[in-house]
Amino acid sequence: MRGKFITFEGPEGGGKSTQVQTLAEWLRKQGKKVVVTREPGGTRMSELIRALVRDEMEDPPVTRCEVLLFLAARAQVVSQVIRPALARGEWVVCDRFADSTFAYQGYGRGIDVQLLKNFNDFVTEGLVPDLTILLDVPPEVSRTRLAARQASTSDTGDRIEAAGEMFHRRLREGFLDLAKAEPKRFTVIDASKSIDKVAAAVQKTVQRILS
Ligand code: T5A
Repeated sequence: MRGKFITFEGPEGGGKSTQVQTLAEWLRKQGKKVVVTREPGGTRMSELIRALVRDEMEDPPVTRCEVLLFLAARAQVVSQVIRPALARGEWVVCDRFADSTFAYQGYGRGIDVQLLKNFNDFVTEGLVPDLTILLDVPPEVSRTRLAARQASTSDTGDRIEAAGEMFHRRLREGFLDLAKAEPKRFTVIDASKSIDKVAAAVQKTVQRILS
């Protein structure tokens, strides 16, 4: 039987990476085999692309180039990691997926969202998550969390995080619009609550597709 595919989405600092790990541990305790991956990333080539798109280089990629880089990274991870794991009956928990392209490059950068959906269908060959958890946080909360992390670690942020206030507002609205358009696939969780409260809400949601 095919495994289930769960994606986490939302603005930066919403707690996706934290919740991906917590959910994977919880699913393993329920007896599931779980593969954790992320986007961009998850394969050698996709991790190289991740480094490229996040780099604060002097001549950053133009938007069309940025779109194609994210899509190229996705083509690799879908065919080398996600589809094979699902075919083995394992669960896949992915930190960001196609909705990030629609929100960041569509709502954020202004590329036509339908065009992005068509490109995305090409690279994923129609793969759609069984469940998408949108960790929704206002930009002020994201900013505070990322600033705290930067102050306490060697993390210095990245090129996309550094985009302006309006970009981040459009992005959040974009994610909420996407969720509204597909209420069966998406669950929106208020991620400004504590890590434990968010984890409990995530588990409650995932319980629905546990079998
Ligand atoms: N991108 C990606 C595109 O533009 N298009 C695409 O198609 C794709 C796939 C990827 C970048 O690429 C862009 C989006 C991104 O800009 P990334 O590092 O994968 O970059 O993504 P980020 O969202 O930037 O990752 P972050 O690590 O910044 O955010 P997370 O994963 O949402 O948050 P997390 O778990 O790392 O937590 C951040 C901090 O907050 C704390 C954590 O301890 C940590 O310090 N925290 C909380 N604090 C209080 N309460 C809570 N509930 C907390 N949850 C976490």
